[in-house]
Amino acid sequence: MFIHAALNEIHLKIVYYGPGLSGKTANLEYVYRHIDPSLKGDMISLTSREDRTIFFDFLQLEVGHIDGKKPKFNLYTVPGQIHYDLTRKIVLSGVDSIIFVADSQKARMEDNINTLLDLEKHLIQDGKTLEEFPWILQYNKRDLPDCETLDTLNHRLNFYNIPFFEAAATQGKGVFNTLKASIKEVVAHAHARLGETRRMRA
Ligand SMILES: Nc1nc2c(ncn2[C@@H]2O[C@H](COP(=O)(O)OP(=O)(O)OP(=O)(O)O)[C@@H](O)[C@H]2O)c(=O)[nH]1
Ligand SMILES: [Mg+2]
Repeated sequence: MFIHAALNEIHLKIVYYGPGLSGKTANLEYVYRHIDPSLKGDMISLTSREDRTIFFDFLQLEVGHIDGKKPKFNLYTVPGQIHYDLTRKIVLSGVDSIIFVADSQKARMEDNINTLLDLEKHLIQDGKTLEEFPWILQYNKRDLPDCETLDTLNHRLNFYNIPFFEAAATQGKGVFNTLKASIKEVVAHAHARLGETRRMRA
């Protein structure tokens, strides 16, 4: 969270995290194409020739008010491919909330688990834990055959019983439900932290 007092803005960072090809960029592209133009900035994507994310995707949304300030939600995706470990660490810095985009296909379960461990490693290095940090789960690619059941996905990935959403991001299914839940969560945390700051000053 970053407060720009002169502009009366509050910046909140939401990061889409998950294994390569799970659909993080597809989520952001759908949001960019379908949200009211007055609420969004340009989408910036740094991709390889094969359309894989090599640094991040970025999209800024302006929705509602927090404490009389204009909130700017800065949405980022990380590159999921294993060798972009340092890039994921950089993109994660200053994150307020995470959307973990898991690939529902049975063959991708190990990749989901390994990426969740990778996320936990980065959080721990930054003095945070998966247990306490605000994050939600999206089970993407539900339109494909050979998906794990929700029970299995929850059993393997949702050990803290956090909110989870089914999605088919290329068709837009579940994309806005997931984003709204993350925004709600990040706003609740921002309110709590602004309240704490006021109490410390009093
Ligand atoms: N059938 C189906 N395909 C999807 C879905 N979401 C994404 N895809 C496809 O999966 C491929 C990878 O999607 P991306 O959004 O680029 O994946 P990513 O998670 O950003 O991948 P990295 O940038 O490499 O980490 C693309 O061909 C998408 O069209 C989905 O819900 N269903
Ligand atoms: Mg991507």
